[in-house]
Amino acid sequence: SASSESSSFPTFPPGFYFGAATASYQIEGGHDEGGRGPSIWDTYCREPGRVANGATGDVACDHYHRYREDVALLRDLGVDSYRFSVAWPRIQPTGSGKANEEGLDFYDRLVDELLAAGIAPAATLYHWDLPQALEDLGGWRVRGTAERFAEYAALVVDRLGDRVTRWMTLNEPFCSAFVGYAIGRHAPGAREGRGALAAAHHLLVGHGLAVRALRAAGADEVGIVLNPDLLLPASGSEADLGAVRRAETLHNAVWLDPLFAGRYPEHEAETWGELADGSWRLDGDLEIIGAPLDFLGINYYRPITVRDVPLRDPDPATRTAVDIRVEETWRDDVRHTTMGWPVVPETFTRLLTELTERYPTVPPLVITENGSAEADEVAADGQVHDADRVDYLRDHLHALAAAIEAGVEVQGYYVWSLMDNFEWAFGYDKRFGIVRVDYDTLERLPKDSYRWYRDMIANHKTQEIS
Ligand code: GBH
Repeated sequence: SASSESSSFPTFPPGFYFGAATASYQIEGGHDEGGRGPSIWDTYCREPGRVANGATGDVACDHYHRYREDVALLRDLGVDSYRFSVAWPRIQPTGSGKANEEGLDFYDRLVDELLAAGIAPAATLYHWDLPQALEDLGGWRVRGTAERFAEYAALVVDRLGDRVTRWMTLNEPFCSAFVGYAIGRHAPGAREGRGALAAAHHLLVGHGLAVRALRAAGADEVGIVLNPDLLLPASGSEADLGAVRRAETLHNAVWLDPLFAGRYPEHEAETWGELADGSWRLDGDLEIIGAPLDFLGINYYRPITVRDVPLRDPDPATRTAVDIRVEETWRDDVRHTTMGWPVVPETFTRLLTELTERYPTVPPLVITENGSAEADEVAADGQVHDADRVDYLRDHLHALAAAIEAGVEVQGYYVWSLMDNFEWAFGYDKRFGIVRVDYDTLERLPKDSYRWYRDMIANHKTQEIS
């Protein structure tokens, strides 16, 4: 019945907002239209063996042409806000110089369409699609990219700043630095030590310089999106607790310490040894990086289990920055999504409470991504009955409500993702959407989870006014 259904909905404080999130390369397509230049993902996807089934984002969900239909889906969902990302190579095809007006025009139209539907646009400036021309000059390994990023931010806020009220500089710099330059599972596919550590630093400097540019243009709310990880020791042994400390440095402290504690990561010598000589740092960088923020975006999906292992590569000349005597595994005593990720909602509560305890100066949080990849077959009745995703979302929203109850300040929640899309190295094999995309016809089909989320939002709005 309706009442037993609504009693299963978590409750949130008045003013709490709900949204859905996407990213440019994962949904837009139109890769050679509107003057767009190539990004590192266009290059990476074309290298054999990098992406499952040789998939690319050339067409993706064709959102570049279908954005009106997608905004209508958001409107019917009843969300307060939509988080999208701006593709840097649409704005600056070679990563520097004056703006490509056609590129800005696309986001201009999208923003107007959102506002007409009563939805607040929330723009991420960098969700991993670096102009290839900048990678050719060294990418995030070099400081010049951080400076170019701030110039690009200024161009975007100049055009959209009168209508976009919420800005995010970087999405998950962990992935840009360590998955891109050390693990090699994301573009540009490098496997380095110092290069990856320098990239981490230059991403932070780029963030800080972009914050300055956004503030100078009068941007309302400015933040960054991190994916802090909840790290569980495989055992209570001293060795495994040491592994947790090193993984904590790699995943979390490398970002959170300079952003919110005015220092470089505490345990970097233990974690990286001689790789961590900090030669890429300049005086004054910590002030740039530590510019005050209005919110911290958090992407949360699952906890990681870590255990102590020997170094894979004893030679510091070739060792990568993720070779820190840690093996990462998944808990196996719970359900796993099709990503193989364990479903553990209570660690979401723990992550948020521990984070705000450890960093008392952290600004209010916004959950900028949370969701699950499921099998999502179309049933005989033509619908997608994604009960596992509904369970995932309900349980994680309850875990979020529990964190708020415990005193953590959280302003909003965006589900990942509005629709199935290009899941990076996994191509189109993994479906995270609350709307199904048929990749032959590009038709959109709302799943059961879309209707559940819509009803949950509607329930929240009724509570707010009663
Ligand atoms: C987010 O990353 C992204 O922001 C979003 O674009 C993505 O679609 C979504 O999650 C779902 O994955 O293969 O060992 O190198 C989530 C966290 C951490 C997931 C790094 C991919 C790669 C590990 N990401 N991980 S590895």
